Formats: sequence, structure tokens, C-alpha cells
Amino acid sequence: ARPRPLVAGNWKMNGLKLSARVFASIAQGYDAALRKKLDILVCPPATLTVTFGVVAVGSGVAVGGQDCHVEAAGAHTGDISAVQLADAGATYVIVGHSERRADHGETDAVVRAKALAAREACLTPVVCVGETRAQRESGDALAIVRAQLAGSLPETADRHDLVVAYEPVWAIGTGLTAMPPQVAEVHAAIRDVLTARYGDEGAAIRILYGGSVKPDNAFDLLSVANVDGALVGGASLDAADFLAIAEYY
Ligand code: G2H
Repeated sequence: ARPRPLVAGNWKMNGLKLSARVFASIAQGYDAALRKKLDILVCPPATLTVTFGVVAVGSGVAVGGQDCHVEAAGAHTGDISAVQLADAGATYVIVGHSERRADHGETDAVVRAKALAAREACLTPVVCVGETRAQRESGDALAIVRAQLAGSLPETADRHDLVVAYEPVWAIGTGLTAMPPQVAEVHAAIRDVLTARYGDEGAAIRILYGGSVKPDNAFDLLSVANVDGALVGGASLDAADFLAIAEYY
């Protein structure tokens, strides 16, 4: 059986209090028919976690963080811990997004520590991996993704406490999307890593595709083998677009 799909929105550094209206439309659109088929997650900026959590009550939409510190508390000005996100109502947290890796120099070891901190706080980490354009062009995409997984994944995991997201860096926010055969190749390689590492549970862990997913390419991308959902950036800021992607299922 295929894993239960997950369509996740990553709002990045977008959204103000007013955006609760957009989130309310998403929550409203996640009707009984959709709930039967898939999970929906929205990861707003940390300032909106509590607001969205309140709006989400009873809707079944999960709220998540976009990053967390490796420590639960302490002298780390400007950072936010997994414990704080959980306290604010989050149940997931993205770790190792390529923008964090690039803007904040996060290494695989840091990403793994964040994934472990997330689990300590009972959050499900969404661990992101993906190659750059130069790495793809030099034929190293699979090797890079395997190395990132080797360094970023926790020792143990099951279907409930880990999600992996493949986001080719060259396809993020650029309007470029990976072709289905490219996605199939990488997702199959990720599945192999997960089953080698976690056995049967590895077959049930969700692998999301991310990178310019839109309503008009959702069908092509989500129908690829071993794609168990999407991590959606830009298109998740519009309730109708985000729901249209979820409605693939
Ligand atoms: C990739 C994705 C969401 P976008 O970063 O994480 O963003 O859909 O805007 O490419």
C-alpha cells in the first residue's frame, strides 16, 4: 500500500496576521472527501503558528514550523526551539530546507541534530535534500542526495516520525520543474536508502517532491512512483491553488 499522502505548504518569510483568512480558506476547503485521502500541513512563519493553530482547530489541517534550533532552550538570540513550536501548536517542522542550508550554512550534521530535536519535542521532522544545478549538470545528483540523506537522517525512524522532501535547488521558486523521469529516479533512490536504513518502515515513510509545484504540474509530479505528496512554496500562499494541488488525490 502507498503511504498516506501529505501535501505541505511552506510559506517561507511570507504572511501577516491578515493571512489567517487565506489559512481559514484552506482549512475550510479540507473537507471530508479530502480528509479521507490525504494529510494537509501548512508551515507559516513562526509569528503565525499560534494564530493558525487556533483557526485550524477541528479542521484536521496540521500546522508546522519552518526550522528549529538544535537545543530546547537557551541563549540563542532570534532562534526558536522545537519545544516552543510544539507549545505553539505545531506538529511538524521542516529541517534542512535548501534556503536554510544556503543562507545559514546548515550542514547535514546540523540538520540531523535538528531532526532529533524535533522528535524530542514530539514534532515530525520534514528533512529536505536536493542537488544544485551545477551538481545536476555534472551528473552528481544521486550521489549528492544519498550523501545528504546519510548525513541528515536519524539512526532510527518510522512512518510517523519522519518525512523526507526532495527539492532540487534549481527548481525552487524558479518556475523550472524537474521532469517526471528525473523525479522518479531520485525518489526511487531515496526509497532505497529509507528501506535499507529502516526496513519495512522505510517503505511507509513519505517522500515529498518540492520545487515550483503548481496546480498545472501537480498531476504529472504527484503521479510519479514514490512521490507521496508535495512541499509547496509559492503556490501554497493562495488557498485555491494549494487546494487544487491537494485535489490531485
Ligand atoms: C521549494 C518550494 C517549497 P516553491 O522551496 O519548499 O518552494 O514551490 O516556491 O518552489
